[in-house]
Amino acid sequence: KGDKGDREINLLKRQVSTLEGQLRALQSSFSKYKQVIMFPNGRIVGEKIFMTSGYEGNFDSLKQRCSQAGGQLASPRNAAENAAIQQILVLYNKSAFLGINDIQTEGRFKYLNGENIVYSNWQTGEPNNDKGVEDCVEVYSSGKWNDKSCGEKRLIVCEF
Ligand code: GMH
Ligand code: CA
Repeated sequence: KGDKGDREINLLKRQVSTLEGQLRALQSSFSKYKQVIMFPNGRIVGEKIFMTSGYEGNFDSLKQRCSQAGGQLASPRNAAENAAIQQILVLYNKSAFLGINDIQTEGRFKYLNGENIVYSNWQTGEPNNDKGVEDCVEVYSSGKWNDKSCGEKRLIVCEF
């Protein structure tokens, strides 16, 4: 009893206990910082964060700004992600451009990485490629989607 091995184990136990306390404090602090930074323009869905800065611009401008910030234009892959984007749009009462388009092949909507979309929430009657010039996708504050000319100006919503 009280030999070298026991003393080392007791030391390690105290160190683990100290670290557990520090981890709990860090988790609590991080949780609060998340709340603050998400208010009111951000939404967390699983691992994804959606955020607007309030900026409005055409598709290329929004795409560039999200990329510059280290993210990309919001690209909802399921109803929960679409609902999170919608919540942001309701705050602003505006529509946003998504990171989705059919620029390459008319009628085949893809994400910015070229992958075919796995989820959509088109308004009834859309996409209609009105006047033959609608290759981008806006999402209304209703959450429904409409294909729209990429040159129009819409609210920025990025995902990180
Ligand atoms: C046409 C009509 C409208 C529709 C718009 C929209 C434009 O004007 O079909 O009902 O809302 O196109 O698709 O993007
Ligand atoms: Ca349309």
